[in-house]
Amino acid sequence: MSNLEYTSELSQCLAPYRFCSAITRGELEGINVTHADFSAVILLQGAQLLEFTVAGQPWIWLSETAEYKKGAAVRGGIPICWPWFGDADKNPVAVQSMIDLANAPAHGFARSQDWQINAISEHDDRVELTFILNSDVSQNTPWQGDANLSVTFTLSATGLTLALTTIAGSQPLTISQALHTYFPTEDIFQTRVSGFDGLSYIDALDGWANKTQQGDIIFSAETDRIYAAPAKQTIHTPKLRLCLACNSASAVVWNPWIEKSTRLSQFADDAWQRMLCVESANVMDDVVTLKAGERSTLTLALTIADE
Ligand code: TA6
Repeated sequence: MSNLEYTSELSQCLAPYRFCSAITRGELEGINVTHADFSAVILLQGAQLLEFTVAGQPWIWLSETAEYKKGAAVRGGIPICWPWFGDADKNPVAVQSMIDLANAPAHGFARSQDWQINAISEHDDRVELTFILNSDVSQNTPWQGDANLSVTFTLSATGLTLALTTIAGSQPLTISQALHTYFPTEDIFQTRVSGFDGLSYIDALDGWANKTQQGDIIFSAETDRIYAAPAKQTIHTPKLRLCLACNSASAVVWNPWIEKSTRLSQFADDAWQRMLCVESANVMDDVVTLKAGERSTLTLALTIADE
């Protein structure tokens, strides 16, 4: 993979590449990947993948009312929630102990910081892009930890993989994290997620009660659950059946439904009918603890499901 000589001029950076070009959306810069068989858009802010299509079929949902502003995650795509997931004060103490809780934004700060494109490797059938977030960014955040973060996307006509690697600095650390993936559906009422039958989950909408999943996950009300996750999950929508493979043991399933949709930023009142989130995570009992210098990688792989 060739290391890029990062320059502030993204288009200059990308000039040597066949499939990658610089784009601007509102206040944000990003990389447009255009291959005959697949396409993607990835912002420098948050290294946030916004779009991924195969043969013109979107595999990822992006809000119709998305806003592209500095310092605020765009609604949709795959926001990277790091070095904590959700509300900081809902995390295990080991995660909380590194955070100034009074000033902690939901889902950490990685998704709202500027990352750098570090390497691009193009092949006839796939494109790999690596972005990095240097540890000095955490100096201006409510996090006392010290780590380097990188994410590598591998895009092809067979699917998308994402590998998020945390390398601890001079101090040990405990983090929670999630790849907050938004999926499209033509009809939430004809949508289900399989693979979780019999597994336990925490219901964030029912006093964080522990429950057990019966059968496939279907949607008939606001849904916000933290699951003990299987390695392989399948998302069934009217037009698409995707296999989501992940190397962690927890996942979050979310749909805001009717009432919360009216209170969400960058979200049409009826958008709950056209999306769902299945988030590959390390949360609650599945948080990541690293010794100084140790590394850990959270991976997800999206492919067409074969059943
Ligand atoms: O992943 C589910 C969740 O934690 C929900 O509770 C909701 O807050 C969602 O994330 C979106 O959060 P955001 O900060 O991106 O609006």
